Amino acid sequence: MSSAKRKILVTGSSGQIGSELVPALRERYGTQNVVACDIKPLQEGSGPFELADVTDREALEGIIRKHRIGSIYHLVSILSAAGEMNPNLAWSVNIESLRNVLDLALQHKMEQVFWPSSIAAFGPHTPRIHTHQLTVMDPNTMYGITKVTGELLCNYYFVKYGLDVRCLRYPGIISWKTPPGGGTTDYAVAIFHGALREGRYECFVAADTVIPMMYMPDAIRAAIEFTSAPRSRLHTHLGYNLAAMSFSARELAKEVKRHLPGFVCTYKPDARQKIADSWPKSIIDDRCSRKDWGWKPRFNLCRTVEDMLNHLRVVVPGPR
Ligand code: VAH
Repeated sequence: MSSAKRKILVTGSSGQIGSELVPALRERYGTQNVVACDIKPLQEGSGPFELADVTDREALEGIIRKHRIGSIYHLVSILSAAGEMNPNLAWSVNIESLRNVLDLALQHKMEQVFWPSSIAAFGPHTPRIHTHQLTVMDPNTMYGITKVTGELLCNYYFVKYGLDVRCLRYPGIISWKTPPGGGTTDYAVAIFHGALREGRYECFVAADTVIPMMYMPDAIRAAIEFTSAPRSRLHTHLGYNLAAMSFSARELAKEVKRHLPGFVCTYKPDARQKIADSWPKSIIDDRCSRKDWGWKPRFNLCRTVEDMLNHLRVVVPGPR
């Protein structure tokens, strides 16, 4: 992804993916060659950081010039549940910032742009089992609409201008380092904190709700392997389907209980249930990712729960 002389910019660097992608990129390309950027001040870590709102094109261009940026991982996004609380803000943050990145990447002849799409780009009429790469996409959340729109924009900048923009349709991502914010899949992270802190968790989706998921180490490796793949290997610049595992809230709770026998999970669906019910159920068909750039997940539910608890036991206080 990074040419020797120009640097990588990661926007949304303090978010759930960004806070783990920045260290991974710095390990691969060198700390000084990866510039982190977020609207929130940096919590920890060294390396170049810029405090900026990337919906402000001038501010973004100033960072690109100052650091001689040659490629961008654009992670800024308002997620599904938060987006339904403020659809206008979700549109402006998710789409205006992407337009800025694409236009400036073109203007500054950048090597590549990476942008995470999501299974939220699928909607209620999308086949929910083994969802294909090319299929009906009629999301009914503003977040999902920004993801479909974003994919179409990325493909447009490739087809019309030859810009190497690459998108992955991530499932829900589970991680322990940085809490997610405003997502419908946040229960799959919060359940671990509830189990360790209080021995119980009230889940905001029904027990039989099934959503495709991925553990963060797989998500980070996918971004790096995908952006390192030769451009000639890729047959689309719309989003590539990406899969790892798929399980119900009840199955997740049962796996947590295997490690914490006293854990009790209850279920009280809220407005996020409707969003979850509009997304694919089984893992989506990611044959294109496997064929075009060699994708292969490493974490299943059992390994994910074990690793999450091993890490969170150290940081989350509470009865065991
Ligand atoms: C959300 N975590 O819940 C995100 C994700 C598939 C869902 O894109 O909005």
